Amino acid sequence: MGRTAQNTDRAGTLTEGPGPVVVGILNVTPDSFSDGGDFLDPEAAAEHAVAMLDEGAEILDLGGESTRPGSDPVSQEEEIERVVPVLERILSVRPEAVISVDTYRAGTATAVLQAGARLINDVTALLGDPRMVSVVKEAACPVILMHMQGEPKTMQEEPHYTDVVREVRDFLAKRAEYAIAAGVGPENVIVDPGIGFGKNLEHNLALLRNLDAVVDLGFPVLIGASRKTFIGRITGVQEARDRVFGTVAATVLAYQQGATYFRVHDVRANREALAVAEAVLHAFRR
Ligand code: HH2
Repeated sequence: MGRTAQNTDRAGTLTEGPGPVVVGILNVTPDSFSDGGDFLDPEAAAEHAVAMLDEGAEILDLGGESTRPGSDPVSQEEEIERVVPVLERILSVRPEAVISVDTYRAGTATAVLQAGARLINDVTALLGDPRMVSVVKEAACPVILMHMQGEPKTMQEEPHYTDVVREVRDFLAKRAEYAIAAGVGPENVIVDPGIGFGKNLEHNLALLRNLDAVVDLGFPVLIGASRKTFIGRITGVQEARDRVFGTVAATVLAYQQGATYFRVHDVRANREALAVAEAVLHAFRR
C-alpha cells in the first residue's frame, strides 16, 4: 500500500520505506465535527471523493458514524445505508480508488468489503465487535488499529493516564499481537495513537512529540490530527474547517518522526507540505 520511496531514519541514514500516504476523509454523516452534513447526498460525496483523489489522496476513508466527542452511535443498517451507495458511486467513476471504511462493526465491514472497500479503519482496535478480527483476517486486508480511552460519548470528560505514551504504545502492541495471533497478516497491521480520542491537549502533544515510541513497534503509523480541537486550542482558530495551517504543522512533524499515513480533510495542503518535507528529509545530510 502506498508509494515506495527512500525514507530517512532518525540518525539521518537513507533507508527504503513507504513514502507518506495521504488518506482523504469523507464523512457521510449529519454530525461530524468539521464536515457533518456536507456529503450526505451520494452524488455530492462522490464528487468530493474524486476531487480528493485528484488532489493526491492515495486512500479515501469513508465514515458513516461520527466519533466526535459526545456523539451517539448509529445502527449498523443506517451505517451501511450511508456508506455503501457512496462507495459504489466512487468506484463506478474511479474503479482503481483505494477505499477504507471507518467502522468497528463486523457486519458493516463485511458489506463494504463486498462492495469493494480495501481497508478497514477500526477506532476500537478490534475491541468493538468480537467478530471483526475474523472479517479482516478472511479478507486479508489492511486494518487500522486505533487507541481510544473510553468511548466517544464521554471520552473527553476526564481523560487520565499515568504515562500516556507508554500506555498508548503498550495498548497498540497488545492489539497488534491479538490481531496477528488471530491470523491477521503482520503486513496488514497499521497502528494509530488516536489523537483526540480520550486525550487532552497535553496528552496529544506528548504523543506527537514522542511518536518514535509508537513507530518503534515496527508497524506503519497513521496520524489523524486534521482540524482537531487541540489545534484550535493552540492556534485560537474556533472554526474547525479553518484549522488547515495547524493541521499541516502536525502532519509534517509526524512525518519527520516516522508516521506514514495522514488522515486529513484538506488533501492538497497536506500533500504539498509532505512533498516538501519528503524532499528536505531525503536531501544529502553532511
Ligand atoms: N479521527 C476521527 C475519526 N476516525 N480514525 C483513525 N484511525 N484515526 C483518527 O484520528 C480518527 C479516525 C475523527 O475525525 P472526523 O472523521 O473528522 O470526525 P467525526 O468522527 O466527527 O466524523
